[in-house]
Amino acid sequence: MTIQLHGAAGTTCTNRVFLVAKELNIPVVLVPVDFATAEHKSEAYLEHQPFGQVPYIVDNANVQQYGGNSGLIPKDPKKLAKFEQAASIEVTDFDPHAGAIMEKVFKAFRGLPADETIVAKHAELLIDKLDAYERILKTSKWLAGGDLTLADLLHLPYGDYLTKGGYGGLLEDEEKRPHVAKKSPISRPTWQAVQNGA
Ligand SMILES: N[C@@H](CCC(=O)N[C@@H](CS)C(=O)NCC(=O)O)C(=O)O
Repeated sequence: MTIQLHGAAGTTCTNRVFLVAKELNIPVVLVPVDFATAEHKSEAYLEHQPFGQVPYIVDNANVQQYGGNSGLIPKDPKKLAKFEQAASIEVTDFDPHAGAIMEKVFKAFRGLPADETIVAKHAELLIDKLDAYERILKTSKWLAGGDLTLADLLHLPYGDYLTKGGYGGLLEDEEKRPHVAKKSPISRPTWQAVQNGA
C-alpha cells in the first residue's frame, strides 16, 4: 500500500518529508489536512499526532526499512556524529530564525501584518548563523562532510520561505557567503518536484 503523508501542502514540515521520500524514491500520496478548519487539532487527528502538527505518515510496512543504504543518514560512526551535529545545527541555529521570518509569509496569507521588529531581529541573528555556515562550507562539501545527508535536505523548505519572505538574498550572497550561495541543494530535481506539487 502506498504511504500516506497527512499534511498541508506548502508547509515546511510536510515538504521536508515529501522531499526525502522523493530522494529515496518512495511513493507517497499527500492526504490534505485542512488548516482552515483546524483539522489538525481535532480529536481524530490528535490520535495520530498528539501535538496537533503536520505531518504524520501512515505506512503499513516497517518505516525503518526505507533509506537504510541511501547514505542520507550515514552509518559510519564518525560520519554519523558529523551528521547528528549538522542536523542539530539545522534545528537550533537555522530553523528558529528562518521560522520567525516565515511567519511573515503565513501572516500575509491570512491578511495579517507581520511584527517587523521580530522579523528584523531574527534576520540579524540569522546573518551571524549563516556566517558560521559559511565557515563550515568553506572546508566541507556538504554540512556533514563530503556526502549529501538529510541535514542538507532539511535546509530547503525553511530556506524557501526566506526567499518568499524577501530574505533570499541572505542565502544567495555570493560576495559575503560564496560557499553558502554555491553549495545549496536547491537545484535538486526532487526539490523542484516538491515545489511543483508533483
Ligand atoms: N517535530 C515535528 C514538527 C511539526 C511542526 O512543527 N509542524 C508545523 C508545520 S511546519 C505545524 O503543524 N504547526 C501547526 C501547529 O503547531 O499548530 C515534525 O518535524 O514533524
